[in-house]
Amino acid sequence: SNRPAYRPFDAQTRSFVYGLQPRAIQGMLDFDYSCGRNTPSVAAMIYPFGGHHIQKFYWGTKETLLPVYTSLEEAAGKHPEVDCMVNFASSRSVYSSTLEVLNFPQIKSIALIAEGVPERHAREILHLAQEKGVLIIGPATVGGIKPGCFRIGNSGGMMDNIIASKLYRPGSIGYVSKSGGMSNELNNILSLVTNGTYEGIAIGGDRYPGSTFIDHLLRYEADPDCKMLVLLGEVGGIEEYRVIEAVRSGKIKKPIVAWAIGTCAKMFTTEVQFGHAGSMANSDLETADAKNTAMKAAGFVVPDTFEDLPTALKETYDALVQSGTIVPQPEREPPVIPMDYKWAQELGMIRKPAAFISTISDERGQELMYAGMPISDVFREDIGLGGVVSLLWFKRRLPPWASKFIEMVLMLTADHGPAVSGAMNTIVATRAGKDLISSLASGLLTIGSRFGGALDEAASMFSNARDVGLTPREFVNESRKANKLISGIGHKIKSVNNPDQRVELVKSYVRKNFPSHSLLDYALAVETVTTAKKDTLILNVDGCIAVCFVDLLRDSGAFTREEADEYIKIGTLNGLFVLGRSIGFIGHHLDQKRLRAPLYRHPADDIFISMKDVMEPRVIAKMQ
Ligand code: Q5B
Repeated sequence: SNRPAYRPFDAQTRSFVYGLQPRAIQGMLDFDYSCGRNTPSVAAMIYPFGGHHIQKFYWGTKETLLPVYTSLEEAAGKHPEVDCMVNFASSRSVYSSTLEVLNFPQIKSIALIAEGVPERHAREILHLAQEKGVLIIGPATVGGIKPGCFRIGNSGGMMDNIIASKLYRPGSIGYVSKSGGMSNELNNILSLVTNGTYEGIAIGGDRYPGSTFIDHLLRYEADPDCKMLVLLGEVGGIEEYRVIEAVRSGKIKKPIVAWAIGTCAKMFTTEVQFGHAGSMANSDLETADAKNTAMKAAGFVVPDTFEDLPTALKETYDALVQSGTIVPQPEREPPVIPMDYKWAQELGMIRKPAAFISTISDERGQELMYAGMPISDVFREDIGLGGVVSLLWFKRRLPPWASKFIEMVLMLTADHGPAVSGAMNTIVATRAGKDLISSLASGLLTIGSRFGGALDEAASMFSNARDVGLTPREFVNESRKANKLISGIGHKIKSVNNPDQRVELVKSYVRKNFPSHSLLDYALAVETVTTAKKDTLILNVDGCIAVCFVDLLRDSGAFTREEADEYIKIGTLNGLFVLGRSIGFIGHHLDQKRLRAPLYRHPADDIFISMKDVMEPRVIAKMQ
């Protein structure tokens, strides 16, 4: 790049981010967008695991894609314009990854975010970087920010903070501090009492930072666009004295406002280790008070207390405006940064119509709820499978006799041998090598008006006939006239002489436990008519369950008449057979698997094949 050494970051700076840090990258891109940059400051991510891929980010209101490379070599080759690396590697891997970065001469600055980097590693990195002329910021820092140009990682805080501190456009003051948190405070103060930050670097709180106060202040001194310097030092270390030396020797001529934090240390009887690894005075020289006194003596503007810092900054700044050194630029409208949907929602600032409505269960709270009932109560009250079905299908508790009935239905529809359509299909699918879900689905897909799925239609046919006042005989005759089979009547093998024990069990339970069973009685009267014609035309298991369920819906007291009719209309009752028979289909699938049953092919002699009605090719040829 053709940037001068004193200006490592400008509005064209492009960087790599080492590590998967989508939130930090989105923060960098939002900052770029607010500055009016044309291109995102992040060119790519580098992450050695999980393969080469792309990730999606917002660029303003639109979306943009950033590549993730598994190696720096590939990234560097693809993006020769990149000269900065923001390294989010952990304290364990920051050393090796940074040494690798230093092998790529295109990278001129590296920010190390990790905390807890061993001091030996930090010093080795620093040594090598100095040899190669690479600027290191960190470790243990958010990095820094160049308003209007470039933001390292999370520096500057959230976007509302960035906008409030006017970091989307450059000011005239360059500062250096140790802490990222105090940088935010400085950005804020500077935006209130001056024309704002020109560049701010947080060098990090470790004892051996990759670059120190003096490195950055000398850059600011050399940079003609930076008019005033701020040093926010702190107790511990002697780096402030190097700045004092530079001021004394005339290397730094620009006005410099300074404060060393930690003056309260003297209130403690022993030496205090503050939040940073390096913030402890090892000698009198290292105390904040000694530093403040020395800086003042060297000609720095040093306030009496931290609270007076804004005034000191304002006075120094005003003097520079007065002398014409700083010419404040007209403010531009603060950019509108689209707020993240989730964040806006959390703040209660937006509303959006939900695409789905759901009213039966909720897993978002501390405990899973079935229709308002916590799952622990489901067990405490031992509501059983029938109770769970009542909650999830009907959104209410049913009387015990009713939930027991549901359980009874599930138990007696669970299976009816391997020969029925659904079990056959399951078995054939299993033997074709299909998995449990496919085999089960294959069986379930046979459930319909003839096999197992006659409940809903049986419920509506019988109840309609009874409701309009047809006698059982009239109902049978009307159905025949309309050429309509009565759903719930007839069975392939069960008959008057070979009664279906399941139907007998249902009838006896219902007679004993239901408050009323008028539709069952009506259906049995219909059965008397149909079986008089043919003894297989019995009230079958589908029909019997269906009419009893209508009795339950209408007379249990748990449903209004409208609700009872609606449940039949929306196809609830077939669900009972589907749920029950799934148990059997799964059983058949497992059975075939256990038996290692081979692929099934139906014997050809069991299929009558005829192509008599197919048009002969000769005839077709003549037609053409
Ligand atoms: N006829 C079930 O047919 C079956 C008549 C009828 C008036 C009727 C048939 C039917 C309605 C659907 C229904 C559920 C196909 C059945 C189930 C679960 C299962 C299964 C298992 C399990 C049986 C002979 C003569 C003809 C027909 C007349 C027949 N049904 N008239 N209303 N409903 N029923 N399905 O035996 O004069 O001779 O021409 O569709 O309720 O699926 O175990 O197998 O647990 O898995 O082949 O129990 O009834 O009798 O068709 O030869 O008819 O009776 O018009 O009269 P079939 P077809 P005609 S339970």
